[in-house]
Amino acid sequence: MAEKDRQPGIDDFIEWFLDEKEELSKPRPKEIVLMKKICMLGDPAVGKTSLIARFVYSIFDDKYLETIGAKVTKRVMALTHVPTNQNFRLKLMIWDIAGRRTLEHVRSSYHREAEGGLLVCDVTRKTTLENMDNWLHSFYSVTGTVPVVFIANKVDLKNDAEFGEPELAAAAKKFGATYILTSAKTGENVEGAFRELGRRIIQHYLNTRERAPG
Ligand SMILES: Nc1nc2c(ncn2[C@@H]2O[C@H](COP(=O)(O)OP(=O)(O)OP(=O)(O)O)[C@@H](O)[C@H]2O)c(=O)[nH]1
Ligand SMILES: [Mg+2]
Repeated sequence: MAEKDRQPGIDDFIEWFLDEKEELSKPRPKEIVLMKKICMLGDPAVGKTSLIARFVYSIFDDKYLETIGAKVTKRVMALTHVPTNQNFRLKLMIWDIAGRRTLEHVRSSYHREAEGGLLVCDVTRKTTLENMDNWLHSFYSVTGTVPVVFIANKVDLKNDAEFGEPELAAAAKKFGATYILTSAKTGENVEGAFRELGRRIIQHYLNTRERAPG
């Protein structure tokens, strides 16, 4: 993540993920509990399912099993907004959506009520980066502008890369989004990608609450 591309305020958080036992523990004092739906978006075989498998279960499989429809996984994040000392518990409902572009109307129904997105492309295929625009436009047409993070996955395959950080940065910049390069295989930056989105969702929550009347 290039520091210069970060938005002010986004670094004002301390955050970590809870294990199953901690999830059942009592909330911290004055903790605001939020449940947010987020969507994994991007072309077939870019690694959406693999990123979730790494993030939630710490596993990786070389075999490709295409996702059919959508599957939902949960993980809980704890955050403290340092300037205000406000605690949050953020339940992320992670929707893993098939990359194959059939049944467009069914797909847009999966986007409904999402409040964040991880847009994933594959560094070994430039077309998957070029298609991020389409993915984001169809997502935003359902959700409106919500926090998103651009992910270029499979950075372990350096020798086969068709693009790198500059191209990813340019794609993200068009939408005012941040970006991160990951590998579901080695685990590099996988948790960081979800952290970044979690921080942005809370920042968005704080911003919209400030603007709300009363
Ligand atoms: N080398 C490498 N391979 C990866 C990485 N992430 C995923 N893969 C492989 O890429 C293939 C596709 O991964 P998936 O996670 O199933 O891709 P997907 O985006 O969920 O695909 P759809 O469900 O069809 O949309 C699998 O063979 C994975 O093992 C990575 O970071 N590095
Ligand atoms: Mg999948």
